[in-house]
Amino acid sequence: MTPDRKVLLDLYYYMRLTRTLEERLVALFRQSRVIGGLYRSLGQEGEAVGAAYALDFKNGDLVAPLIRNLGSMLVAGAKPVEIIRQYMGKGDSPSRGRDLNIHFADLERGFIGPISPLGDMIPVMAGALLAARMQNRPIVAMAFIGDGGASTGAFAEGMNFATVQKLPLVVILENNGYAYSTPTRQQSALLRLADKAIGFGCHGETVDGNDPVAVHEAARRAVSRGREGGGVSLIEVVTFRIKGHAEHDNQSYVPKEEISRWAAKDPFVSLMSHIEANGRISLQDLEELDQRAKTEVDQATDEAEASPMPEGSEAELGTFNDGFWERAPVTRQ
Ligand SMILES: Cc1ncc(C[n+]2csc(CCOP(=O)(O)OP(=O)(O)O)c2C)c(N)n1
Repeated sequence: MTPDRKVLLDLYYYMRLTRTLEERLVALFRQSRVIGGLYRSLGQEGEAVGAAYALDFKNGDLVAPLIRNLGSMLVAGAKPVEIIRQYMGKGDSPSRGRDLNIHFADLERGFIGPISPLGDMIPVMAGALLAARMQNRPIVAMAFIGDGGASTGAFAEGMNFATVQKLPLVVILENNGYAYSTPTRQQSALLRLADKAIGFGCHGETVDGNDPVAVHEAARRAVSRGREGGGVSLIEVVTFRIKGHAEHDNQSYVPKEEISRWAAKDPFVSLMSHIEANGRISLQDLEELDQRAKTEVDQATDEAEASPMPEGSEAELGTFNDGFWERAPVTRQ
């Protein structure tokens, strides 16, 4: 089934915005204006955008992105200027220069910032859903996990707990070929990582991660399943990390031929075939979206460059819960 015009245009726009924004960040990184590492989603923009687009952020749904899921945060409403300020460590960035890249959260808009320990966002999202259930808030949550992250104990504990509790959790398992430099065959004995779902007793399926429409439709079904009481869904998206783990990783462990084979399967190629099948979108419509994304990223870059660096005197603000030190400590007698 071909999705309707608005869905296709939105998927195209958010994928273009992700790619344009990350290309700009690469330019800033090469000029040493990005602080710390730069983590790209080249080739994976379609799965992050397609999956997150299935959530209803206006009604409180939540997403827990990983470092490679900038697209899901843009769908949730994060602004390019926030992302650039954050990557540049500016004083008015969302974390006010205390953390970098996309490590920030906004519960109002529906994203919970990624943290470095792999796998931990699965129990965190299970906890968020349990809390929502206890507060009678009928929301669905989505968490992204890599093939490497899915080998951790935290992943297994979180999946088991969420499944037993029948929590409406959608897990997008990105099988992108490598966990840093470890190939998937050394990461798991399973041919299909979706088969991990059998061990937990939840729904599992595998989709082409470079087809944004296929990912969106699988995610939409999983979101409905969760809302209707069907519990956890594990969706394996088969894709590829076209770039290294981060900009400083030259990917010497990946055969060149493997990269070019996957580069030809770019998610825009697949999206264009759906757009052509729909027949109600012109090249001019797409060019307007390209231009809109470029203008937004240009303006965001100017604003972020004009932003101040953090003041040293503010380094400790917001580090501890306000008032923490005012209460007398409880000590043993
Ligand atoms: C618990 C834990 N172990 C190890 C690391 C170090 N580490 C950071 S990223 C990474 C590889 C992640 O692989 P994957 O989840 O497949 O994501 P990819 O970068 O391939 O997209 C590792 C081992 C970590 N952050 N947390």
